[in-house]
Amino acid sequence: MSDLVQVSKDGEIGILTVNNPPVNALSPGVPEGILEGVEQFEKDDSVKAIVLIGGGRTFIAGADIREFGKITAGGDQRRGPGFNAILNRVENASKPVVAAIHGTALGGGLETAMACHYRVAVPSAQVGQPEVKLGIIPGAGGTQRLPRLAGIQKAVEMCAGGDPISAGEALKYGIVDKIIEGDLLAGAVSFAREKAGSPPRRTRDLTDKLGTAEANGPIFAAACDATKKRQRNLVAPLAAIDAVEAATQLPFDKGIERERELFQQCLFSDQSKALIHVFFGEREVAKIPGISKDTAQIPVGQAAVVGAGTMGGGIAMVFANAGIPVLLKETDQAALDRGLATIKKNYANSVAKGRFTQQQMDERMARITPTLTYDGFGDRDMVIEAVFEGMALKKQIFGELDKVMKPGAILASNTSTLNIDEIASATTRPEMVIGTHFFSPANVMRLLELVRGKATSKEVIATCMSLSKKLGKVGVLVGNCRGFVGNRMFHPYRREAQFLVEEGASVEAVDQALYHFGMAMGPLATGDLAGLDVGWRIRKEFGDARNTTVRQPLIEDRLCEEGHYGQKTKSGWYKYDENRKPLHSEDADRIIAQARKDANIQQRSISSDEIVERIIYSLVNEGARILEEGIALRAVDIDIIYLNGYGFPAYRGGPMWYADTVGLKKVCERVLDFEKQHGATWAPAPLLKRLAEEGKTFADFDKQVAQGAAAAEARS
Ligand code: 3H9
Repeated sequence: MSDLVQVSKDGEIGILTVNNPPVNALSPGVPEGILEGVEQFEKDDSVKAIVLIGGGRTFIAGADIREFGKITAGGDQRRGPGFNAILNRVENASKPVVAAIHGTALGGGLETAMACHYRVAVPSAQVGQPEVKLGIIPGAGGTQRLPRLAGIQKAVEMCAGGDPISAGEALKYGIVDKIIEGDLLAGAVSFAREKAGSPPRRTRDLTDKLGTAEANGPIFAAACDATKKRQRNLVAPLAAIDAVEAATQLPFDKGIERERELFQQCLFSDQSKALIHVFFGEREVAKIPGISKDTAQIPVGQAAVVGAGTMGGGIAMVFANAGIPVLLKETDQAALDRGLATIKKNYANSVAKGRFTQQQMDERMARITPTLTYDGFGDRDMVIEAVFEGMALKKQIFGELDKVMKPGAILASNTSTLNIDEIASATTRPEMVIGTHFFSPANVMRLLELVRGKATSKEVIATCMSLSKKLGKVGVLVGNCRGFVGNRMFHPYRREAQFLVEEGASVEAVDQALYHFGMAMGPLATGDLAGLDVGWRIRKEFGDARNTTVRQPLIEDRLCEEGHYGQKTKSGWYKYDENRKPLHSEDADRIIAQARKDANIQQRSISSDEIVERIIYSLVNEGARILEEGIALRAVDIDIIYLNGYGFPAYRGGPMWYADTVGLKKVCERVLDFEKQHGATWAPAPLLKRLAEEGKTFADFDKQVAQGAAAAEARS
């Protein structure tokens, strides 16, 4: 018997315990072990029913995603009877099999549970078919068994949406038969005793929830419409709806065949490869060379935020949401009141939308203590400064914090562009200083760039990495340079969008091309949303690089000079109606035409392909520089930043992964073309050039980094 599934008995109940840490994924040997155990208990006359349970922290979290790359179009050749056949065999067992669920039963895990005859779960358990988040659909009967248990509406929602549901909801929909309070195994064994001797109830035989064609038609149509809006350009959710529809039209085995066909189409798609890259990427970014589980961490039980503006208020909400009490400081009462009123309004909106209850809102508000002084800061484990983006002010505040914060407290700055080492120089403890760059709105956006200064200690980094997870964020460690990773790359991205308009593309054509590529929003509309005046003021303050020979965008400064700051003034690249709907702007037309004339730029017709190449490859080229300079640890770190902070479509895997899929040789050739046409800003990054010449990818670069880190660890 495989070690991955252990066999034991409690009287006349056979127990199979899956033991494949950390999440009991269905790696080779696990399904086979389950089958072997079921067959062994079938032969054992003393056994009357069987319980299948997960060892460790969870039931089965699904197929082993790392194995997907080994599946070929001909099927999963390595695996004897195949997973579907194994589940059929479990379902056909002569003795009742009860799945006992704690933690999560996801994907193939839920499919395994549904092939059992009954399911019991602890109240905290969750079940789901999250495959669409990996660009695939359930491939082991999920789309056929779930509608038989839960009905069409719920099955479509779960298979096409991918979000898990609680054990309580699963009970309501018939996915789970009983909630077990207290010890799960004892409860499951006693439930199995009740079923012992009765004929197994096979999910495949249940048909009363499959509905009628008349009732189901509108459900499928509405699901397709909603999917096209909410999961724009994604293939798998529509395939999942097709597969559930097959359950209503075909006998069970034929439905399984149809599901398999659709599963394979999705699995071999670029979207699935990209989304699987993202799944592992989100976990990879947590791995920092030189920092391990043993690195000491600083307990953050209480925090403080300086500045109650949009960012500071949002950050205070993030801490309050995670159950961490936070002091929120402003310099004058009016600003503090405004900040608190915004927080209250945001929370009230969430209550109105049903995201949480009034009581939860009250609890969260109670965790935020407004203040005009540093009183109480001395007890706090961490402070985040979120004031106006100016070095002098930041240094002044860090000098003050250095005096009031206790030894060992983390001093963080929410700066989005400034030099963290210079900020740290205002303190006597630069090792405790780190950049925590939240994205706006801070309580919504998942990205948290953690900026490592020269002196930042490993303990501070390790603490902030795990704190990110606690705060519901994806923390990505970056190095110190102007704009760090995200904003540094965003600069050429938005610059190219403006150049394209100067050269003849319309504002709408630029934004539409990027929207169709999959970006949440076009780059010019994004500028209007963020406020064109922000960059304008910084350029005026710092002089930027206006006097160099490098081409600089012309239009945004002129828009700002005339007061067109974007959405906040209802006019920028677009003009906006009272509902903030963007409309074509004649003012922008006039300014654009004048800028073209002044710079003597001949207008030309520009294809949407060129628009996408110019804008996306500008990201890739800067990303390659950032990588080579070590500002980002890996290409995948850049991808995760762009997916979570800048609206890059997850199904394209991030800018660096996308470049790999295009081919770095082709990307580099286009960059060289652009250099010829547009000058020095397009000089190819040396790393891009080298990888292209060697026929390699950014993923190869990451592999080398991982090997180097492993070798360094082995030496230490
Ligand atoms: C599927 O089932 C298809 C079927 O229809 C069958 C078709 C034939 N495989 O997230 P964590 C690793 S598709 C391989 O940090 P948590 C993960 O990479 C699958 N590895 O823990 C990490 O490794 P490392 C459907 C996996 O407690 C470690 O486990 N299922 C898998 O925060 C810990 O993970 C899903 O999509 C896997 N399936 O969250 C569920 N899952 O330490 C995917 C995890 O080296 N998993 N790992 O970085 C999850 O959503 C979360 O991992 C879970 C635990 C909620 C379970």
